[in-house]
Amino acid sequence: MFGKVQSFCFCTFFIAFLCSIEPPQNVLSRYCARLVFRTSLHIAKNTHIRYNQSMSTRCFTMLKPGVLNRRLVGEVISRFEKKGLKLIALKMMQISPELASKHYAEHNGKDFYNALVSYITSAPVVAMVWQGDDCVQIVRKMVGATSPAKAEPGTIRGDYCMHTNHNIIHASDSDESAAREISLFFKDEEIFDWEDNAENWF
Ligand code: FUP
Repeated sequence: MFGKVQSFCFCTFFIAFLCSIEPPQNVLSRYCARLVFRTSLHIAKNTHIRYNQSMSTRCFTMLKPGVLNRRLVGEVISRFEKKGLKLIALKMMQISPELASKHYAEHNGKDFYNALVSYITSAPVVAMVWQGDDCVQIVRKMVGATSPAKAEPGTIRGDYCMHTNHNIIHASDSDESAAREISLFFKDEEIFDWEDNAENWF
């Protein structure tokens, strides 16, 4: 059913419609009718039902070398797009050992570190920035657990990989990591926060 705002908009549109059929005779009435019409139009546009109440945030994702080899780039991007996330940056790049060591600094010294850096620098990757409400939580959920054996079917890691050290995709695990990783991989001018006319539907 109509809420208060929708009812108000409907009534003002109706008044405006009547005024257009039978235009008010004096200047003041005409001015008022126009004002009512414009205000209702403005309210209708800006109170368009918004389903989400969360904050729009960003998440850095990186498709690791295996995804390019297996022609899965489009598949993974398609999943995020269909979910409703907004792609605001994308590039294919070769990661240098320096960038890899910065990106994975928290793992330096762990037994899998050298293999991880060697894998990630072995061929080009596809780096992306996604934006949307609760973006990091949504992307992480879609990516699945770090270990493909534990990742649920239906998640990217659950569906497309077998081993933790080749788990095909990286995704920031917090808003803070996202900010750090985005600034490591992208310059400001490589990020496009384009106007999204469909965002209210996601
Ligand atoms: P995630 O945030 O899910 O990518 O997981 P981590 O930051 O813990 O791990 C980063 C990467 O290190 C993983 F993508 C794969 C690799 N890794 C291993 O190879 N072995 C491990 O035991 C843990 C992680």
